[in-house]
Amino acid sequence: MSQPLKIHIDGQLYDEPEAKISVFDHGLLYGDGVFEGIRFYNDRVFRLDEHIDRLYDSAKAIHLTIPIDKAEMIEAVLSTIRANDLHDGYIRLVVTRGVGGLGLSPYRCKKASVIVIASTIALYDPEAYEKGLKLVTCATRRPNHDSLSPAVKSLNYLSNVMAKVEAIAADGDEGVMLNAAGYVAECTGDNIFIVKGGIVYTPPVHAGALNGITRKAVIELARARGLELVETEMARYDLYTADELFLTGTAAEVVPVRIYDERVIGDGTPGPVTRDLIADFHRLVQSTGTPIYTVAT
Ligand code: PXG
Repeated sequence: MSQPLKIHIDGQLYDEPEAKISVFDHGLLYGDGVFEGIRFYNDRVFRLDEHIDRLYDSAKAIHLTIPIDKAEMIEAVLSTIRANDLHDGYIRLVVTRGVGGLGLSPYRCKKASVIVIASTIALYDPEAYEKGLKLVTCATRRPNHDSLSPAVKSLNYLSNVMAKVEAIAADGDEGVMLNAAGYVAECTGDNIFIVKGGIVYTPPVHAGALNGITRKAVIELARARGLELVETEMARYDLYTADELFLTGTAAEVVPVRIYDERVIGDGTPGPVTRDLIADFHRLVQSTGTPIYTVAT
């Protein structure tokens, strides 16, 4: 019989059935909090420091004080993986505003809660990586910078969820979300890249994308290959007419796209640049990262 998952809540480990938070936590009542999705491969956590930095930046932006420092947060992540004796998997790190009364004010919440779940994740069918995904444009837009900044990885994912519903209804694997001006921002949980004439393009973060950690790794990998990488605003037209189109994200990794709004991308199979970057990405995640069970040398 398999052991129950051990979940970290505020410095203590609980067996999954006992891992519970209050119904008065504002994370539940208002979606008030921030999170990270992190992968670990081959006993190393991929880009852990970058995820922790983004978490604290998201918290700062929503005026949330995380009750532990970054070193303690890193230890909470590593010790939760160790407690579950996992070697490859996925971490969901959640910081909620904490327990408060009914009423929006976060000032009634005395202390934020830190939750670390270490588990496994499989987002797309393995076939998707060989054949490519089907994308559709969603009517639901990314929030504008003057409402909730799209750079904040908050517990408010309802617009992403609504876009995902639209994508599934249209028989798509993923949905493209535009910004208020109608330019391509990103997918519901992934960043977007195209290749055209040997140059790699991705929308800038200010177009409404999350500052993806996989995105940054892929930009570095493309440049290391000597490819020109341009961050520029893109319209749907640019995606329709791309030679190659692929998505990046912690859960999805690097995944090719075969069809977008009924337009076949390239020749309908993953292109050479996409294939190279997938291979580079796999090498990178298998050989770098924060060691979980040994001290870094
Ligand atoms: N855009 C959005 C809106 C995201 O939520 C990304 C881009 C990719 O960023 P990273 O840093 O992961 O390369 C994300 C990340 C899940 C899940 O459970 C979602 C994400 C990451 C991990 C798991 O659906 N989204």
